[in-house]
Amino acid sequence: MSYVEQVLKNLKKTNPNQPEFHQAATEILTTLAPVVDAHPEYQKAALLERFVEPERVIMFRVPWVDDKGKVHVNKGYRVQFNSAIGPYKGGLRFHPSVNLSIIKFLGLEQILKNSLTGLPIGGGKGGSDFDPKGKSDREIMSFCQSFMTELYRHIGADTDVPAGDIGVGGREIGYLFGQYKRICDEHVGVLTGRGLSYGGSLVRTEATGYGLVYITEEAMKMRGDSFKGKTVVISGSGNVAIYACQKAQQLGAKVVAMYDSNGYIYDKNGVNLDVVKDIKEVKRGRIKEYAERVSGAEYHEGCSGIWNIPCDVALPCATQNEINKASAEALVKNGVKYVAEGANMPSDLEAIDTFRKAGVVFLPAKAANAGGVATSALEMAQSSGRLFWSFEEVDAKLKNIMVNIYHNIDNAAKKYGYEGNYVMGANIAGFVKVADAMMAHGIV
Ligand code: NDP
Ligand code: 2IT
Repeated sequence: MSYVEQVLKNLKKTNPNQPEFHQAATEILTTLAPVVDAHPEYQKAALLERFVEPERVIMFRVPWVDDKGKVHVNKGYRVQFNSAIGPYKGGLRFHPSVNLSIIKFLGLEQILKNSLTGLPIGGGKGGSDFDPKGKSDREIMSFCQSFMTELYRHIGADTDVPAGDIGVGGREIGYLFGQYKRICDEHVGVLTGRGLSYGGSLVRTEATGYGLVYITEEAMKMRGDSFKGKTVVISGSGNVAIYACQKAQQLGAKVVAMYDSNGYIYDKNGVNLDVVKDIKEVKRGRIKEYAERVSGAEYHEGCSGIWNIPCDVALPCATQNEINKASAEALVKNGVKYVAEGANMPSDLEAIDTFRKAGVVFLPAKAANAGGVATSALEMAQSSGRLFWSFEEVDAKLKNIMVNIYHNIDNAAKKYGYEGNYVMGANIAGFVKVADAMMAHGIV
């Protein structure tokens, strides 16, 4: 059995019932064989065993009181996975599906993603099984304050810097920051995605979606192609989906479909993003309302049907495993040319294989959605320097980072003999820097 196989086998044995973590680890480790084979010193130093074991896992109780006076208890998590190249960095997810397996898969991915940005940030992730849907602002505040009342002791501007993810946006970051500041009496860059009036960075809101489109645009450019005139399907209608849609439209694409967890809209005339933003960002409503407001648009219950819509570009921007083999086959049959992952691990292992065999240009999450965390690191830099950069300045840096990531993963894939395989390229390019730092630090 190879070193990689041994580590994977042991990981599955010692972390039972964590299917998402197994999935992410399998995808990553199986692509690292060429690097690991070239560095026998890694096995001697048990580098992979240490790489897949979080430095620290924090789990805690989050009690809060709803508007009727009822007491609820949720689970809180922060997985501080790897600090070899910088302080732990990664989002917080509030969604009823959250469990340790999901937070660990996200944390593991985050290590390599953050490495790919080229900026000094380690990997971490956290969250809660709290469901923000249908809660009042006061209930959200109460939950966030309780969550931070435990989390504050584990984080810090040079230790661990959380941000948003599913269910955690500007409103939640505001409440979390307010409570941190109140407890610690420190106005520091301990969270990113902050509001512009209290230390946030321009472009952070747009960054993940914009970055996704920038890296896809670069992949297109290298093939003499562009977004102009392309038909695009985007899943989700949250932060990442909305700003991916905005940038794709700015570059001349037609976005014809989006969804939320109840169902999808199909608008053959091209999605009117102002309506989507009003429903999702202002009213916190359901995407179904779009079809009631825009004539010619259709609404369909259920999500997976979205992948049957013919498109040139698919941008999954909702959640893990939203594209399975059948959905991938439908996309391929209808002629999809580019799939770029805005969400984390939206394509399952069979779907990735389907895209690869069909020759689809596939940009995996840890490269394609790195623009969000990269801009978080730019927010950290501005906080440390007590600076405030213009929109144009941050946007230009973001674009530059995404273009660099594309060429970095493209070159890594070529170097190891897997040209065009960006899953290999992203995992290898991200891993090499982390492995280097871990080796330099000795057995820690
Ligand atoms: P939001 O909470 O803003 O939006 C999430 C969207 O995905 C909503 O439309 C939501 O629908 C939908 N969704 C969530 N869970 C499911 C599900 N189980 N089935 C179907 N639809 C679902 O989150 P973000 O846009 O921030 O995050 C989206 C993805 O992008 C996640 O995978 C996240 O990890 C990833 N990501 C986010 C970054 C960021 O900066 N925010 C950075 C990098 C990656 P509904 O409203 O019905 O729940
Ligand atoms: O998955 C991700 O990269 C994020 N949710 C963003 C993390 C961050 O720290 O900005």
